[in-house]
This record gives sequence, C-alpha cells and structure tokens, in this order.
Amino acid sequence: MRVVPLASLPWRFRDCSGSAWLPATVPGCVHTDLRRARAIPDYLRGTNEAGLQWIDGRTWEYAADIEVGADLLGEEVIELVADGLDTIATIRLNGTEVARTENMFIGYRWDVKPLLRDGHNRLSIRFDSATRYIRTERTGHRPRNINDPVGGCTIIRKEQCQFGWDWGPRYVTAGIWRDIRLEGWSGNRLAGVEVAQRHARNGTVALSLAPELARPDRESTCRWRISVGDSPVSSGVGSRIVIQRPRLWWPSGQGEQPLYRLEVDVVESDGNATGKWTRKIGLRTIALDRHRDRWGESFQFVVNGRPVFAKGANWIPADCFVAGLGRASYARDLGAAVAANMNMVRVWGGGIYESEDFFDLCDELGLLVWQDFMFACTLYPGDEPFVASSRAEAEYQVRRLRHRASLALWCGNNEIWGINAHELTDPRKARERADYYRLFHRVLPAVVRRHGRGTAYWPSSPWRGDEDTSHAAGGKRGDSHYWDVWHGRNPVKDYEKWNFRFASEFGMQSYSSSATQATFCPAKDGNIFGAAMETHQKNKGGSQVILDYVSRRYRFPKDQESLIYLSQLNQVHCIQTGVSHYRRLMPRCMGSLYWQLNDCWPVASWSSIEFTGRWRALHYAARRFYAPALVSAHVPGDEVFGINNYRSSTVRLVHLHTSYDGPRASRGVVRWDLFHLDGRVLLAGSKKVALQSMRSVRQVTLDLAQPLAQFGRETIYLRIALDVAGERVSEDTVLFTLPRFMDLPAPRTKVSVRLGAQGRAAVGFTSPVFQHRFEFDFAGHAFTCSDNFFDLYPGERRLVRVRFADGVSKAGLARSLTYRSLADSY
Ligand code: BMA
Repeated sequence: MRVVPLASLPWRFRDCSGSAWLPATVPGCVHTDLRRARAIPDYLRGTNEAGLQWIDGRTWEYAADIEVGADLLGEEVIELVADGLDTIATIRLNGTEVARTENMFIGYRWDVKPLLRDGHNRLSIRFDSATRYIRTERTGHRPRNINDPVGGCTIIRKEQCQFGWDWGPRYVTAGIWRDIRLEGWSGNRLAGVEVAQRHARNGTVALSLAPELARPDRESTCRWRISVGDSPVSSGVGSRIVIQRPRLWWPSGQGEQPLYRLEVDVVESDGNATGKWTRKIGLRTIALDRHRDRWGESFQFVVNGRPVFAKGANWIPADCFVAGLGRASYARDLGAAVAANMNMVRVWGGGIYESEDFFDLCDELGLLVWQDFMFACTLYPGDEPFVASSRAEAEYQVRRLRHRASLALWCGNNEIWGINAHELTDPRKARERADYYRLFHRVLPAVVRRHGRGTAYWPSSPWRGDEDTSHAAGGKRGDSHYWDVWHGRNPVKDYEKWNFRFASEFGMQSYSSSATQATFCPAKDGNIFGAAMETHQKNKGGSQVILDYVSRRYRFPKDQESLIYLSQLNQVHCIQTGVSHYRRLMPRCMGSLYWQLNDCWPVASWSSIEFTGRWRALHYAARRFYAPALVSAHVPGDEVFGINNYRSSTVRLVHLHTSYDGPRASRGVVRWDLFHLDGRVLLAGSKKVALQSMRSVRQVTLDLAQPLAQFGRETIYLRIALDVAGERVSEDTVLFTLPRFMDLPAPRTKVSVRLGAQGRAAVGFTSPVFQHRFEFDFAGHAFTCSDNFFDLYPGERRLVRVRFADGVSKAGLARSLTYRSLADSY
C-alpha cells in the first residue's frame, strides 16, 4: 500500500462569504486557525466567547494542492481517507464533488482514482454552517433542551458539548479534525484483523485471527509474530495462536499491564501481500457481571475472573477544540488519574470518541474505560437517515476500539432515559419512546454484539435494567447518578442515604485556583461575580450553589482568594463523603466515578484537575480516598438546626471502617487519637485488623458521648489512621461539628526546604497546633508534589516531596513559598 499523507501539506482556509485565504492547520479547526492568524481575539479570555459566535454561522472552505506522481497513479485503487471531518462537509477534488458528509464521528474512505491527475491536484473541503443545518433540518424534531443554550444540537452527529455545556463554552467549530491521506493499493487491501481471545481453564490463551479484506471473497493466509516488550514470544502461519504462559493485563492496582505486540501480514493465495496490521493487545477478560444476589442484581466489572471495585472519575474532552489533541494532551490528566489511585475513567457521551493516543495511555496505565456512545441528555431524532448514520458511526467506532485492553463497556448514552423518563413514559409520546428504544436497545447493542468482541453493552447511564429511575432502585441494581447534592442542594450527608450498586456520577463544583484564573482574566476583571468570571461559570446560578454549600460549612471568607480555597475544601468534603460511603458499601457497591476529572477550558466546574493541569484540592484528596487500603469514619449523627436557629447535635458514635481493594489479603493496624485543640491527646487506641480483598469492614465503634459532653464538640477532633507493614497508608480527621463553629488556634508554621538534584526538593512543615487542610504553593513555579491540602497535627513534621518543572534555587523557593490552612481563611 502506498500512503500519501495530506495533513502536513500547506493547507489554507477562507470564509466563503468573502474573506481572503489564510494558512490553516490540519488536523485543526476554524477557531484555532483564525486565532493563529490573529483574526480573532483569544477565545479563552475574559468575555470573548460572546463576540465569537458569528463564526459558526459562516461557511468555511479548506483547500490544499496535492502533487501526484506515476507511482501512485499506477495503483489499481486510490482512496481519499479522512478519519474525521467536522461536520457538514462537501469534498471536491479538482472541482468535482467526491462526497458530502454529516457525521463527525465516522472515518470516511472514497475511491478518487478517476478524479486524480498526474501532477497538480486541488482538494477542497467546504464546511457548511452546523447551526444553519440545525435550523433547517429535521424541523419536526424539537425536544426539550437540556444543555445547549440555543437548542437543536441533537439534530446533528457532532460533538455535543461544542454547543455549550454546564462547564464548557459554545464554540461550534468546523474543520478537518483528524488525519487525512491518500491510500493507493492493488489487488486487495487489509482493512483490519479481528482478534478473538479464548482464556482456557489451564491458563493458556488462544487467539484466533480473522482478517478483514477490502475485497473479501478471496483466500488468504496470516503470517503472525507476537512479542511482549522487547522479547519475541512466537511467530507462525495460520489463524490460531496459543500462548502457553500468558502474562495477563490488569487494571492499575490489580497487577501489571503487559501489552503484546501482534503483527499480522495477510497474503493472498496468489502471493499478493494485502498489508500488515499491528496492534498492542492485552490478554485479559472483562465482563460486566450482573448476577442475582441478596440486594438485587450485582453491577460489577470482573477482570480475569476477579471482581474489581471501579475507582475513578468522568472524562470530558480535554479541550474545547479537540482537533489535533495528541498524546501529550492526554498524558497529563490520565497520568494524574492513575497517580490518584484510579483504575477507571468514563468517557462521557457528550464529547468525542477519543483518539488512539488516549487509548494507548489507558492500556499502558491500566485505566479501564467505560465508553459511552456520543449521545447525551436530550432526545435524538429517529428518522431513517439519522439512525443509519448512528449505526455507521457505531460500527466504525466499535471496530476501531474493539482490541483495546482497557475497553470495559459500551454504554448507549448519558442520562437520556434518566432526564426524559417522564416524557418517554407518557402515552402521548409513543413515537419518541419507540425512537429511543430502537436506537439504544436495538441498533447500538446489535452493533456491539456483532463487532464488539464480547465487550458488554449497557443502554444508558444511569439505567437499572428497567424503567425505574428512583434512588431506591439504584440500591438494588444498575448504575446511578446522584445529583441531589449540588443540583438538588440537599445536605452533603444525603450521600449516605442511598446504597447504590455503582455510582457513575456525583459531583460538587469549586472555583479554579487564582493561578488558573490569571491565564484568562486580568486581576482587575477577576471578581468572581463579574462578567468575565461568570462567562467562565456555565452552570446557571453555579456561584450561588457554591456559596450556599461553603456558607453551610465554613466561616465568611476574608477575601476572594480564601473563597476559592474554601470552595475547593468544600468540594473535597462532598466528594470524599460520597466516595468513602460507596467504598464502605463494597461489595454491594462496586464502583465510584465522580463527576468530573478534567476541564476543557479554564472554568469553575466539578473537575479535580484544572485546565492548566493544576490539581484542585480534590485531586490530592482523591489520591487519599482512592488509596487501596482506606480507613474512613462513618458518623451517624449530625449537627441539627432547630426553630429560631437553635443548634444541637446527635453526634456520639464513630464507626471506623476499612475498605480494601488490593489483590492480595493483607493486615494492618487501625489507630485513633482524640485530640483537644489545645494539643492534649484525650484518648488513644489501636486495633490489629485483617484486610480482605474487595471487602469493607466496620472495625471499631467509638462512643464519644463522654468527651463530647466534657469538652464540647467545638474543641475536639479525632485523628484516624491505618498502618500497613509499619507504613501509614491512610489517614483522616473527623470533626464533630461544622468547622465554622470551631475556634481553631492561630496557625504558626515552621518550614524546612532541602533542595536535591533535578528540581527535586523535600519540604517539611511543622506546626505546634492543629491545622486543617494545610495548602502550600510556590507561586510562579510549576511543580508536582506528594501531597497537599493535608492536615497538620501538633508538633508533627510533615515531609512533602516536590518536583519542579524548571530549575529553582533555594532562595527563590523561599521567596515564592506561600501557605495557609483553614484558620487563615477568615
Ligand atoms: C451530569 C453530566 C453532564 C453535566 C453534569 C453536571 O449529569 O452527565 O451532562 O455536565 O451532570 O451537571
């Protein structure tokens, strides 16, 4: 096969309503090209979003000149291959129309040999306005809009969150968003190889190879070679490979992630070579196990026969412009996910089917992928062309991703049933219901069954296997989204009311750090309630909700910087409450994926990693609450506010639980120390505990009625810890009232800095008094660190390992170091 790459050509683009040609980038899109040409202001900055909405109303044309020689023209077939066109595209070669497309998620291939000339050729792709398309097509489909502020995004097969979401801007873009090339071949072309794995009881793994040829009805033979790392494993001829002592692929935390490199050459009986197919595969089985049990029906991922508690978060597109995102764009946040002890990400259905780079990283890192099909929230049309396009998209994507070691599940959509159940069960909406069932219960599962190599299909998230959307049903079966905290403004403790089998979404917003805000907003416009910051808060009333939750828990902050900090502490408190509860419920609950891991632009949102890569307090906390061995406290009582704001408390008992999901049983020691804020230890104890894999155990119950009565709940706190093999693996602080009612002592901190080689430093913090959620920063320096936003206990030095991206000096570090804890916020 002869491949002529086209992305690297000097492309140009223009506004068809009359502007001059400008240089373009492929893969790329109109917005980023306009910005590179300085034709528009920075789309991330301030309130600029509003002034850039004209772009999606125009028609854009991309063009390139292609030189073609006799070598290529000598091939029998020459195809133009486009892996992604966004979206309403008309493709012309030398002035003749090749095709029109309407689906961003399908890779296309057209025979263009008859149109190609020896020498100079001109390829042009015109992108019609997607917003105009929406207004003029499928005019009979006008569902209730959920996230798109203008409406109509479900009419088109295009990244849905481009139309605006409650964490992202509305930039409806256009362009050649993935690779484009010419492929010339003669005789036959190897399109792919379908590889089936059979794991036998005796531990061997048999692979069977089924080559897929562009001209299928011909005899062919596979020559294969398999290696792992740098070591060859075996090679041979035929369609069956038996691996005697396979090294199995495991999710992170359960074992290693060996990837076998499989190379297959397919040769036809007349000796014609059709091509080579190379993939890295993992030897593993992954099943979604739903068996009847005492609570209803399980919902758990079983990898190589072992049930695995899914720990992770939801993934949204890494950028509001997804064109051209590469490995580096993904490595940062997926690496951070694994660093926070996650083993699963859910690729949420309002974004894109992610690239090979994304899946390479998930395979290498051991991150299971719950993969939604790209349908979210609002009802979709059911006309024949729409369904056919959706089916073609599913076939393309399922075949593209089916060999991924990390691929754990195909899920039909995000929340469409959950949000629209009322309409879909209304007898007057029979057509909508029929359309919904057809797409998500027949068309998509049929594609997964046919091409998905055994990967499970689940119709929607959330879904309970029947139409019941109640929280109670989620305690029996299926997966659940829980938004009573945040959207419903319920008390945080309500997380503990429901015993979900699998929590696939729950979240709490916070503000991005000032450092991230400075990247899009000059300080003078940085007031959090001003226009620039509100442009970067996409949940209607989001700031009110943040303030509501912050004011329930913390004192009135002394400045905006402190409000941002408190918003992040509150986010930690909420998500930690949820996750610890779900982990305590194990094995009834077998998954916790909080909303959301990442951001697509700098914004106030539910993410634990800011757009700039900076970790919010939540991400440091995630590393702690997703640790393999966790100690957590369940406090059944609460602060109670009565008539006329009189306050009392029902707090008395504290249950200490261990939750353990390491692969091998272990032992540890649970410790607890009850402190007075003046530094005295009032009570201390420890207990040796057994840690069984995938088990949570209530290990200790403390009755603190006496010290609470004697000292008052505002002056004491409990430190809980879990040690394994003499090492502290988990630690937390239990407060007995809201932090705003505690008179925290004035913080005093001693700092030591030891600078090592290659930007590494060991920084020690000591405080004579308890400091809650101690945060440090080296302003102006990019760094990663072993911990942050932790508790400092009196007289105990906390050593943190810091790694700086650039060169630093000790004096420079001392100058840039800032720190604070809760008592500094008011
Ligand atoms: C969930 C998601 C998203 C949304 C988020 C926050 O339901 O599926 O649609 O961004 O809530 O509201």
